[in-house]
Amino acid sequence: MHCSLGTDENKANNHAWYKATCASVQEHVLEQLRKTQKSHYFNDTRAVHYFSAEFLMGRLMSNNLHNLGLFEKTKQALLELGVNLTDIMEEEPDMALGNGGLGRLAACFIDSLATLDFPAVGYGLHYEHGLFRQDIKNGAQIERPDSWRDYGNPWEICRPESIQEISLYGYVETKYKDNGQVQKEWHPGMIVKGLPWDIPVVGYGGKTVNVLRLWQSQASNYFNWDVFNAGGYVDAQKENVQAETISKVLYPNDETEAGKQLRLIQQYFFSACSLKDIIRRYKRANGDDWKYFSEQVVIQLNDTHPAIAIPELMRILIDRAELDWDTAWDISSKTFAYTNHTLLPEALEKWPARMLEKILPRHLEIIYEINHRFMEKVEAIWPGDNQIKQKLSIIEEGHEKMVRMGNLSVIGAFAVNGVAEIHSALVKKNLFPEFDQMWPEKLTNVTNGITPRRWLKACNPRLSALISEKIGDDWPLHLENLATLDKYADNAKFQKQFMKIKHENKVDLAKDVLALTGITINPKAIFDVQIKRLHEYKRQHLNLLHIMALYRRLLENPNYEMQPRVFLFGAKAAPGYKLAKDIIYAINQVAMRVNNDHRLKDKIKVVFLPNYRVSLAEKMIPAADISEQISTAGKEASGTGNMKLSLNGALTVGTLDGANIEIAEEVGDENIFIFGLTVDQVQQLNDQGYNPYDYYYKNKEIKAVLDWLDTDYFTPDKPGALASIKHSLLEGGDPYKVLADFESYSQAQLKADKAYADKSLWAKMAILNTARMGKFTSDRSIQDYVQKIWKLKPCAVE
Ligand code: 26Q
Repeated sequence: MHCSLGTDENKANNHAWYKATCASVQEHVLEQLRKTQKSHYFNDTRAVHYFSAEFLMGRLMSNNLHNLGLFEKTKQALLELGVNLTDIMEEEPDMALGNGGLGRLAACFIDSLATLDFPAVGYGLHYEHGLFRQDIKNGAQIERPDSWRDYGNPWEICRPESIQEISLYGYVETKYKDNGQVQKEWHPGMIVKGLPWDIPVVGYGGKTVNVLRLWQSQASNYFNWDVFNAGGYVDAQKENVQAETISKVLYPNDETEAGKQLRLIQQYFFSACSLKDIIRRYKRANGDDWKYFSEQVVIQLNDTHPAIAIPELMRILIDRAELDWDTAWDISSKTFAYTNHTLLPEALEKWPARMLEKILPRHLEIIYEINHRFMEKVEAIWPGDNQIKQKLSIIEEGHEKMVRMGNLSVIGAFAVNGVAEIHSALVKKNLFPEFDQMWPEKLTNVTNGITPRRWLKACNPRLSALISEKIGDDWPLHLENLATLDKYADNAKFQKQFMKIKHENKVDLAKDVLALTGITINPKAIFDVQIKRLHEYKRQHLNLLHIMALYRRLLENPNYEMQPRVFLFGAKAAPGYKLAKDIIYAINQVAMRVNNDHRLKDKIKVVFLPNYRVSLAEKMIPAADISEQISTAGKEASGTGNMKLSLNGALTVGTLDGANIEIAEEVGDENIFIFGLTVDQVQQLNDQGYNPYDYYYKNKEIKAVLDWLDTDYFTPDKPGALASIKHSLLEGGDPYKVLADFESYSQAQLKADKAYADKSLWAKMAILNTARMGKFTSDRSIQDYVQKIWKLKPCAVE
């Protein structure tokens, strides 16, 4: 506090204490960072480079303290100074540089990589504004900018010595060398600087500290500056603004964002900066010999967002290093691996060829050449089959030519993986069947995971202490050891202890809920939690329709028997996604009515917690009894919130989709509430022609709640304000089969309700959920990647 902040403990507020605590923790972090870098350098290790447009890190203080083994010590030290660690941790803003699952997965993976002593660098964008802050005004979502660095980020280190420059726009000149060979030269129209910020990533145990390197864009002074005379001084600032816009803001659309130029420039900017950084490091060790590049470097593409790195590496190898095409392709295609996170057709990235031509003219040429050579391969396997060629081509012909980044990634990578067994099977069967036929070894599965350090040890200290007391304290590193808890599942004393902790966590959350919303909830009620981005395929509206059905049952029959239940939601909608925003509005309007209807005697409460983010998840997950994982089968690639909730002793109400299937396999069918259509049944229903009206007319409850939406009951001043939901489910064709699954969902909920009434049964089921989540540690995911794809060796750090 004295040396870094220049302030005094008498004057210090919580924020100053937070900053001072960071500064002293950071000393330990940087010591290990230096040792790690030395060790990696001297051992000349192969490393993985995780390219991701998003890293959803959340807060770092608690995590770093736990991973360094300094949490209790720090808590004590601060206590002696009259300061409460929990309070000052609340001062830290979330690093919300991601939308949801994909970004949080990247954060869990770099935690596990450091924990397992694997040489790894995370590469991404240093957004000035992360995912928007969500306010709720009169029930509706309002977006406000997120300014996570307003008071500085004490964890990050600026590295101006490693600035990179990248090119954009301009044209390509074709030259002929003396030996008659063609040489291409890209004359860029703009140069942008990339300034790297390093965030240390502390492994559990505090030995390996890797880095997350995030690029900030800046105007390049010599290029845009010197050419202007004194009179151009003011105009030159405009170019600066354009350059600095690149890393300004995270696109808040997960799953889709149609053809925005700036988004493409963001993708190229961080991919190109990162590649240059990797090549600089490689050359320092190996000089100009490219022979060992793919032995030393593996690059994992987190979805297709950084796929432009493939033609970028080809460009460097061919135009700069002057390698021939085959040599360059051999290196490139042994360097990249690609993870697919979605099957939704609208979410598969495509860029207009015209846009690429303007922004990255040389890259478009290279993509055409990659495609040309690939088409020859296809012709050899399927002679004369133009349909297959059309399907596999990187270029989609149409009134506007498009570049398909998924096809480019599969063709340019040596490994492609899906993120859960079912998802990977569908990637092979439906998305890329011909590619699977061509390269039967290339497509594979790596089931997602979560770090148990953040998602149990740090966020649920009570349960962590109980577990450690029973089975020892090495479970954060060996999560499979939780299985030892199995034998306590029937133990009445342990059940009491386990459920007492759940209750205490619920009491804590109830206080937060009151402070955040003014709503009082009963910690004895079932806490039923659905937390995830708002999407039709995730079906928050199925949950809502069921809540409305319960409401009706209670109004019709005041003696209707059910366990009191609090339905908690957390979800952000993409700002341009109208129906998603309507669903948020509907949840809030239903909440308003239900929570103030005294006839219900508090049997149901509905709470929408604003601004769902990592730090809020850390409070909600330990307090959850029920985990809602209710996507239409075949739509959720994996899910990872499902794993976090189950690990913390919540029981899943879920469909046979994504990782739910593997969770069910682990916990056993008797410890999960599975409902709904399977992937095959959804397919069948589509084939035979799905008609949502069948369900509307057949099921009185469905009809009643849908019609209810179209009254003024929940929107007294605005009749019909919730009708868009009804319309999407009827005239809209109900693309996500909400009505088809309603009855089965309602029955699963009834089963959950009955199970909760039996305290001992519920406790047993909850314990077995925690005990059987070992598979879903991200350490296991990382070991799978290492064995199947990355082929890394751990490198010990002193
Ligand atoms: C694309 C183009 C333009 C702008 C934005 C985007 C964009 C951004 C984010 C597209 C997709 C995303 C994020 C996707 C995502 O989070 N997918 C989730 O990934 C998780 C980790 O594998 C899975 O568990 C989830 O099932 C999957 O939905």
